[in-house]
Amino acid sequence: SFSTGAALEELIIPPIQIDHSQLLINGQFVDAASGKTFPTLDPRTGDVIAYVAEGEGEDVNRAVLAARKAFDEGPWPKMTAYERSRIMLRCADLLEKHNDEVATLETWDNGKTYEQAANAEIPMVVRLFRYYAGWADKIHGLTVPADGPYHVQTLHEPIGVVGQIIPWNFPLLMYAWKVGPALACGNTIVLKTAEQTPLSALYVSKLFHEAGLPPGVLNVVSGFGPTAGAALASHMQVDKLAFTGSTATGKVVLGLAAKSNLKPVTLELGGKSPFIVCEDGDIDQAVELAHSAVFFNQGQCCCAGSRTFVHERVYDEFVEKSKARASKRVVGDPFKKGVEQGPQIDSDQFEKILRYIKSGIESGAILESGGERLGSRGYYIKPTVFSNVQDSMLIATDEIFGPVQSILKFKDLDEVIRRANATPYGLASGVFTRNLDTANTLMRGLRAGTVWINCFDVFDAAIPFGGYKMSGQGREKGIYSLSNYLQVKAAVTALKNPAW
Ligand code: TXE
Repeated sequence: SFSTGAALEELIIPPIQIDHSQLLINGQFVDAASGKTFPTLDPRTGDVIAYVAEGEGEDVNRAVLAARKAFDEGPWPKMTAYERSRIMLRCADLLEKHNDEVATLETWDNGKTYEQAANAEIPMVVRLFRYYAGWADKIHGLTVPADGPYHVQTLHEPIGVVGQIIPWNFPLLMYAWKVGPALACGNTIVLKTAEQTPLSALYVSKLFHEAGLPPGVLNVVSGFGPTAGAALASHMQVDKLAFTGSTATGKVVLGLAAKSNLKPVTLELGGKSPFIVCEDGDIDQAVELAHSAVFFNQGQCCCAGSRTFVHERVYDEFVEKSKARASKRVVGDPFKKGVEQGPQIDSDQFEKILRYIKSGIESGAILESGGERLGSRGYYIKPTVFSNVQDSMLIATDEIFGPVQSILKFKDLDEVIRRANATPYGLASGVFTRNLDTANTLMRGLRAGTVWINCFDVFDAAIPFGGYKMSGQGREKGIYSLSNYLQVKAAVTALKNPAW
């Protein structure tokens, strides 16, 4: 039984004003050059929250020139690393103080539960800024023992102006994964938010200026992909591009980067991650973990464990219990306490998910639970479980990006490794077993950027994240993200007295 009616009728209007809806360029809030705005919607109702300045090519150009000046003339890249670190720590402190307002904006604009935003995501953003503030003064080169009468050292320098394009599923977390390491390394930034969720990045970037970030270091342009996004990816004065989004758009931005100035690109793209339940573990725990692996964040996770492979010996019990768990999932107004699942982001995603559900039914999978929208207002979908899913069905091959679990049966490890890997994606994977040999075999056999063993969705700032195959290029978070935002200069000095 889904929680319906009441939650959807008594909508809570957050007690917060939208103060920042313009573009943030050179430390100032400004209108778009065209004067255009676009609405950002409340996914609970489809109502307009605010009209936001719509940046396009001219605005991106203005933002890039501001970032260029802030990079070329300083002070940011020329400041001592310790001072940069201190400013980043002050940003983290100020964000922590405003945790609840920011979480409110995030829930309002995105539809994720307030409890998740306030208790998990915004604190993770704070932690990530502190983590990268810690790196700022620990980035340094090497002394290299080259052959010949030379003193050789490497300098690890910032790349310059960084363009960053982010999606809507974790608006502020994706912002942090990109902005944190880029700032720590001394770069300046033009960030384009997703058109569905422009609000939190503007609010937080304003806070960061109050914390002492110099003007021009972090510019935020709201707008659409083919206009603002494409202008950023093609700009000749952008030195590096980082993108998170769909694999299709990833290919587009990589092409734009190649056609313009060959700026290096990191990509974090789609996935169809397997979650493998072996026969030896506690079945109730397995059900719970597999459930949250796919339903977390309304199923809108690039790493969602959206193919649940279950060993044949425990398959029937697992399906029964997963169906029961999904039916109990509390869906409703994301501002309400105890709600586990809010609405999908927008009508496009909502329709796309319903089409996949229909295709699952038509292709012969067994619909165990859900399968339709919830209520008649907003973008709510009932948690949906399919059993008897075959590898070739669209619900087993495509990224649905919604609350849809596809359960597949397997017999042995070699088979499940082969099937789990038979996808163009390779972002993440999950394994549930108590057997060390089984865990090790799967951990080494799965071709994915992350293997979570007896856990899922662990996103600490220090843990690298990224994709094999068409799930992406490069790694974010941890020490690995620093290399995305640095370049190496070899400095070779002839020695007058080689003996010393
Ligand atoms: O993604 P896009 P959309 C997947 C998920 C979802 C599907 C479509 O399956 O259903 O993608 O979502 C910007 N030049 N993911 O349409 O288009 C766009 O404005 C430059 C997976 O939202 O990839 C936004 O800021 N930029 C995913 C960003 O790209 C362009 C997260 C992402 O939008 C552009 C989101 C262009 N031509 C969706 N076109 C993940 N990996 O987490 C669009 N953009």
